[in-house]
This record gives sequence, C-alpha cells and structure tokens, in this order.
Amino acid sequence: MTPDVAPTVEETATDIAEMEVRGAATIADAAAAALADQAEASTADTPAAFRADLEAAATELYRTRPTAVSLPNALRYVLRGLEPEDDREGEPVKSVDRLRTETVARARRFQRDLEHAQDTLGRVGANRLRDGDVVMTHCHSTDALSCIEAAVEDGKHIEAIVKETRPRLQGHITARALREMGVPVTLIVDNAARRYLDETDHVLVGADSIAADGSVINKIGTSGLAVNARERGVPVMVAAQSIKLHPDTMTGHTVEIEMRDEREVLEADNYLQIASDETSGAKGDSDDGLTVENPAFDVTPPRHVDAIVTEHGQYPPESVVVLMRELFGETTTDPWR
Ligand code: RUB
Repeated sequence: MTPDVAPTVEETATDIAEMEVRGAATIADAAAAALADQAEASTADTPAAFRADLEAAATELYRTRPTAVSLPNALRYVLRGLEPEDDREGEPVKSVDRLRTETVARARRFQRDLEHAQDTLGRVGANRLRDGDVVMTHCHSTDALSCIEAAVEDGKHIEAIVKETRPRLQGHITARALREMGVPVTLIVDNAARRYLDETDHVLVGADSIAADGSVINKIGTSGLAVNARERGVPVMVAAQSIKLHPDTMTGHTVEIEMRDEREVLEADNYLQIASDETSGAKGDSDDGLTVENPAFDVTPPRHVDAIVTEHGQYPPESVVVLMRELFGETTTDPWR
C-alpha cells in the first residue's frame, strides 16, 4: 500500500517552501506539529504501515528547504522511537495506537522544549547586553529577538538598528517585533550597515545551521556584516538554540545553501511595493542573457563570531562541537527517503 500523507502535512510543506512559514525555529515547530497531525490522521492498521506513513510525511517536509538543520533535527526527534521492535515471536512490540500516542507526545514535547530553549537562551544572551546598548540585526530571528526581549524585561534600555534584508525584507518583521517590545528602531538599507556600525555595540543574528567548526550559516549578508563588524571592533553574537547544530558536519558533510527563485530579486518590489518602470520590464525574464543568482544564506567563518548563545550557555564558535557531540553523538539516522 502506498503511504498516505495527511493534507495538513502537504499544506505545511507548501507553506515552508513558499516561506509563509519561515525562520529555522518556526519551521521546526511547524514540522513537528505536522508529524503529530500525520500520526493522528494515519489510517494504517499495522506498525509497519504506520511507520511508512510517518516516513512519507517526513520526506515531504524534509524536501521543502535545505539549509536550516532545525528541520531534519525536528523530524529525527519526533520519529525516533518508531524503529521496528519485535518480540521473541517476531510480533511488533508496539501497537499502532501506542506508536500514535508516543509520536504525538514526542512532537508536543519537541514543541514545548523549543519554546523553553528560546526563553532560556534569551536570558543567556541578555546578559551580554548592557543598559543603553545599540544592537544591529539582520533578517528576522526569533532566537535573536528573545535575547533583546529578555534584556528589556531586565529593565535595560536597548535600541536597534535593523537591516531591511533584501530581497525578502524580513528586517521589516524584526522592526515591527522590536517596536512591539518598546525598543526604538532605526531601519536601514543593507548597504548602510558599515556606516552604522560606528553607532553599534553588538551585532546580533540568528542561525539556520551551525557547523562543527563553528561556522554560522544564516541569511545571505550575515558574513559581510560580520567581517565589517570585526573590522570596526563590534562583537558579533549568534543566538541559536541547539537544534541549529548540524550533526552531519561532524563527519565532514557540508551544509547546502538554498538557491531561491530569480523572481525574488527581479520582483523585489513585490515585497516593498515600489515598482518602477525600469525594473518592471525585467520582471522574471532573464532570457536576454541576464543571469540572476539568489542564494538565501551564506557562511560566516568562526573567526568573525564572538559568541554562540544557546540554551546550554554561550560558546566560543570553535568549542560548539563539544556541545554538538554531547547532544547528538557521532552518528545520525535519517527518517526520510
Ligand atoms: C531566516 C533566517 C534566520 C534564521 C534564524 O531566513 O536566516 O536568521 O532562520 O531564525 P528565512 P530563528 O527567512 O529565509 O527563513 O531564530 O527564528 O530560528
């Protein structure tokens, strides 16, 4: 029998691929919720068929976006425990109902832990921020925002310089979230970042993946910002829960950088509503020899990062592999095909 994928899994996969659901932590949360839905909706009548349904759902979710490791880490976490287990007579130890209950419980636990980890790392990150500090952000990271929120809750006055983050302009989401916290925000175009580093006490960004050597994979533009910050002597702090640690990089795998549609660049006005006659002629049309490249992420080498703030404490990037080994061991199995 072909495995059944629940409609909510398909919807979640589409939402992630089209960036209706975006940001590494939010993607992981949505993927875990979708697996819980799959477990509840599965009509499988044998443990093997149930497992096949869950693996098919994991595969569909896994294929959406390649860079944020929080997604495969979430899938692995929820599907751990589904491995076949037979008794002495060769009968499955766990019934479909038991597998269902356990899978839903694991998904819910994962979602709770995610929220808890973000709150905890926020308090760790807040300790690095002093009253009166100005923080520069890039893209929109819920982990990074959690640090600022905790600092504000501690009674510190924090101001923010927010890079708009072309082409999808996630900086506007950050600006809105910070203003809701009562943080004064100055919104700048990406190209103005170096100039405003003179007025900045910390660069604070999130991460989609962190490699074993401490490299940080985050929104395109992060590495340039970090290099400029180092030149200006501004510390770079990366806020990242441990589900952003990429276990496969311990065995030499590299992190795939997502290349997105050229229309995001050519039709950037869709995100800003400022179409001009000059650009509208070029919309979606690179047949005239124009090549458009649209990498969504880049890699910041560890030497440009001062601290990686996790729910387990803060780490110099070069030491993050210790935490990675502790949490993931040396090997991982993949619950997707
Ligand atoms: C989002 C992005 C964020 C990280 C961390 O990119 O690069 O900095 O995902 O976010 P996109 P969080 O918009 O392409 O998904 O801290 O919320 O996990």
